[in-house]
Amino acid sequence: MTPLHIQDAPGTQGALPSPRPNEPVVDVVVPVLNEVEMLPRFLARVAALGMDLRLICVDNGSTDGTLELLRSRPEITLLEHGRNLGYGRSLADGLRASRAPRVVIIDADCEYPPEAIPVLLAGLESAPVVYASRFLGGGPLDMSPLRRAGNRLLTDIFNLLYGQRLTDLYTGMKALRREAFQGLALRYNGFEHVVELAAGLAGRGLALAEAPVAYTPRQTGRSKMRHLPEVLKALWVLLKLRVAGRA
Ligand SMILES: Nc1nc2c(ncn2[C@@H]2O[C@H](COP(=O)(O)OP(=O)(O)OP(=O)(O)O)[C@@H](O)[C@H]2O)c(=O)[nH]1
Ligand SMILES: [Mg+2]
Repeated sequence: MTPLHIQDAPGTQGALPSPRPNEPVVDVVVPVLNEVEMLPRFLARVAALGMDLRLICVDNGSTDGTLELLRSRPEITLLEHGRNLGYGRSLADGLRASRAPRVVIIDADCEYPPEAIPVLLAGLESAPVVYASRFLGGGPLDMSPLRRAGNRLLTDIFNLLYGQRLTDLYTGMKALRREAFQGLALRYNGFEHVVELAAGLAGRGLALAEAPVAYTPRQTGRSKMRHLPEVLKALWVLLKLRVAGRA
């Protein structure tokens, strides 16, 4: 499949294409930045599901061989940013390229198990949106106190502002019915995208459901996220969106 190069397309969900006959009913959107170590395992685990799905990988300017690996896999729908346009922009572009009635978002680093894809899809039978929560499993969770506290703070404030009952706003895995997100304006290119998407969905009156997911912190490769500044930025965006009534 010829990769789609994206440089300056707006990160919104305006006119979304309709599904075509005989296409998979599930699209899996994967943001990817320098994941050459984990990506082969991730792809193998997705393939082992044996599901009829379309994998949409958005390469966000990888320089470690990830892009070459993705290009060598013709079964993957590949979007190439060419340079780093942001995590949020990767997801917005991936959602925009999707056509299936059901979409799953999942990271490429195997922190969230691809085996949970069918579980989240089953949840879509009774809810328009299902977030994979790392905190509902019951077992011990290998997560730094700072990361846990930041997520907790944002989740609690989001719940208060939008009348939701999430436990894990900052999960990297979720499933959405197309009609839940179609037409949502997604303008934030960075990690604030997470609150923008959730606020947009909740602002439509949707209840965000959750399903427990096993979480395996990054086994290899380097963490690329700076958590404290991201929490502060997300907090600001969350309050701004609520006050502006945009969502
Ligand atoms: N951090 C980061 N990740 C990106 C970006 N673009 C795409 N990604 C992908 O987005 C997913 C989530 O990013 P991660 O860096 O794993 O964020 P995280 O899971 O919160 O943190 P760690 O796994 O501990 O690094 C991964 O699949 C990345 O490859 C980007 O600009 N920054
Ligand atoms: Mg990760």
